[in-house]
Amino acid sequence: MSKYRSKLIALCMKLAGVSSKTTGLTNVTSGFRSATRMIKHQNFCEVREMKSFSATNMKNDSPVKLIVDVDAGVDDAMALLLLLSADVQKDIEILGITCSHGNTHVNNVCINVLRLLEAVGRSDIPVYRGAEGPLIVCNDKNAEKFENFHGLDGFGDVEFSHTPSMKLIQSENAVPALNRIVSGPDCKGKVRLVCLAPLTNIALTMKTYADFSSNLKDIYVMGGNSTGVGNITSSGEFNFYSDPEAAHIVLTSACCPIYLLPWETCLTVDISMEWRFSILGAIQNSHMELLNAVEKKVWEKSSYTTWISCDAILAAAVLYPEIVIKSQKCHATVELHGTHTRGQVVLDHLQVKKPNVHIIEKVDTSALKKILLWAAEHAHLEHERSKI
Ligand SMILES: [Ca+2]
Repeated sequence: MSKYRSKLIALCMKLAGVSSKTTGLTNVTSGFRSATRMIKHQNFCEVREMKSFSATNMKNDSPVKLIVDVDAGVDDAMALLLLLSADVQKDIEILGITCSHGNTHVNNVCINVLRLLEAVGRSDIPVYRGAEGPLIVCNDKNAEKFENFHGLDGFGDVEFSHTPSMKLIQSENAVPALNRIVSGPDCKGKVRLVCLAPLTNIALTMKTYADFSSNLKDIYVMGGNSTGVGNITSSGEFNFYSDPEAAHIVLTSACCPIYLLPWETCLTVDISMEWRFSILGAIQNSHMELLNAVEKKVWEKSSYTTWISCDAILAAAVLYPEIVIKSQKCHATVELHGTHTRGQVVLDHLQVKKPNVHIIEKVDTSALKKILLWAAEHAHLEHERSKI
């Protein structure tokens, strides 16, 4: 038993005053074990224990298997940090990371992922290169405009002392790799897919391998919107706008549950820049050094006054469904032809069609901060243990 696990003092969600009953995601929370996890941070002078990530198979107590699709991207990096922390604790098992175009070219995404894995000492996790571009290319400069938000290289164009070799990327492409892993005898029905990028890799896999989505446990997606608010056009959110056809395929064709974190929900998460850089950023280790450097470069040139890390919010919801305090089931599709609304999620407000997504509508900010602090400190523990 790790020294970082000890007797249960209090469940984090009790501290936050929420319970899974309020989330509507009971099918996610059922079957979760009650292990413990410590949150400790010098700036808070507090030690609290959290209900552990609970997506665990009650029968054999084995961790839930995850594949993460990314376009890293600074918020992808923070999300990966959360997931890697849970992997270290054996609460989840990351089977692979697939890379997509999005915030930057897919080759930069691969390098950024390798850089983060190196910082946390987890270069053993296989990384796969995926799609270079969307299913259909439109001559539109909007995507290019937002691409540059994370810098040309997706990591703030920070100058690093060295660049990880692309030889570390698996020779197998992300699309066949996704299907191979998910259809493996020990993985069928057990793999959770966490999507933090345009959905090109996922749509291509679904169209190439008919059984792919039915072999998944479920899909968590950061992308789209729920009330038509966009961040790249008036009504288009970046991930969905970057490949609307792919988003349409995934939402309308997947044969497993989908949990969707839309842009508007991310806007309700109130975390100040000061907290990000003075509290979270005060934690000193190799991975926070990396994330502090790239995030400072990205945010200092933006006009945002709150820290919005969409992918990290989704990762926290994957690990701790209890932080979702409001959600709804409904039918969602994606507008493909609108003059002004291409890429917008269209909800069936008439409730005529069968629900196909769980929309995450509200997340507990206080609990999210605790999870971020915990992850920032603990992502590297396995690495340290391995050196003993
Ligand atoms: Ca992303």
